[in-house]
Amino acid sequence: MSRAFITGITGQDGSYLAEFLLEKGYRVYGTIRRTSTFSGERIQHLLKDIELIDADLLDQLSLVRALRYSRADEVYNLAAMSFVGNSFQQPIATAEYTGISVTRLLEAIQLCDWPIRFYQASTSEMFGKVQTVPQNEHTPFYPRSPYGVAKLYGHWSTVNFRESYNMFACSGILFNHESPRRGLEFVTRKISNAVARIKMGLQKKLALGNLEAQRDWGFAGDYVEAMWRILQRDCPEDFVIATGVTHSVRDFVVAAFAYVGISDWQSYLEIDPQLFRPAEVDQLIGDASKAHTKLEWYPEVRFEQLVAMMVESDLQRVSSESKSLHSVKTYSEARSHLAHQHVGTPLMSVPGLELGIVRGNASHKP
Ligand code: NDP
Ligand code: GDR
Repeated sequence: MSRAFITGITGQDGSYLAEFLLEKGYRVYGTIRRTSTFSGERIQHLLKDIELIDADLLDQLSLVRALRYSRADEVYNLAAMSFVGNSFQQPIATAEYTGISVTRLLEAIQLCDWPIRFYQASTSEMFGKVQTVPQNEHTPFYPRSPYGVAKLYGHWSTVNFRESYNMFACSGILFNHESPRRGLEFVTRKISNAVARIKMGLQKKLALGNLEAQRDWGFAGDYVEAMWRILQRDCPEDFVIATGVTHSVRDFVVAAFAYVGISDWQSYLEIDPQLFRPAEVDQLIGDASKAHTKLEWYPEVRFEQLVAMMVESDLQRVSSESKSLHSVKTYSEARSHLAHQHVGTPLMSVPGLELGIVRGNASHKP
């Protein structure tokens, strides 16, 4: 049985990748960092099938220990400070988490005495102020944020370890991919959540920044399959993964409101200058021809389906939260319900989650 090790398993992509690999018959290990509340709501349904190992990207020995425990064949490095907006406020922390930690993990892999295939979560943000349209594996990089700069370091570290030490190390240069599991601070989920709440009468306005930015948005579930395919080849290479179609933030807003039958979306929108970034990536559109040819990978979910999937999911969640709140009577009951149901606030208790180096319910011990 193949073994996979995922950093960032609690994130959007980590949760989809873990599901995908479990279906393929992998034994799945994931790193989790110590926080005062468990941030595992995206993987709660998987806890009996995976093993979680305490490790932090800043603590190299914790990575070495975790790798040795897992004896993984494939390592997917998804953990990062992934929010571009925040990287302008915390450029140094972003450099550590998102950039230098890639080298920490690559060095930890070198200390392992068995062959490991390594996947690095690179990003279209490295293209930034784009030098060609569309962008492919030959497009020169020009990052526009501390996040993009840090990811570029991680990308070149991956290439450098491959070329210096003959490691099977690959970068997937993934364009934006979204889902109902997307963090609430990213623009697509911010919109789908707000539209659902506005439709349910729970929110009056949606505040956004730059509506003209254009992104090549795909579905995260499609993209994790590309990660796996990249590691199944005979030789390590980097790949652009994208849909090849771009839309503006405004397009997403219009489509999301249209899904709930609201046509006068302008009445609900506010433009907040504070949400504009110091430097913007104006337009991204990927050319994934290499992935089509060599990986036989194609995205399945189109933009309109993605918007519908996200708004529908938020409608259902908001509706069930709202119903259960109406059914509770006292202040303390209401607080207790909120604690258990508010998305993004993982205050739930997790059965079977014990403290210690290894957490989770999977029965296997290597
Ligand atoms: P998320 O923000 O949803 O998940 C990030 C993950 O990283 C979380 O599991 C988080 O853990 C973990 N993490 C953050 N800091 C640390 C740390 N110090 N130690 C250990 N773990 C840490 O990101 P996505 O799932 O959307 O993205 C996955 C990767 O792909 C990221 O590297 C991102 O930059 C990259 N990427 C994403 C794209 C996208 O469109 N989604 C496109 C291209 C690249 P915790 O739950 O504890 O916060
Ligand atoms: P991005 O995603 O920066 O592309 O990074 P995000 O959804 O944050 O922004 C997309 C575009 O929308 C504009 N925008 C807003 N963005 C946010 N978050 N909030 C707003 O209110 C808002 N208004 C307008 C932004 O300016 C931007 O142009 C994502 C992350 O997942 C990265 O980790 C990943 O590498 C890239 O996608 C590819």
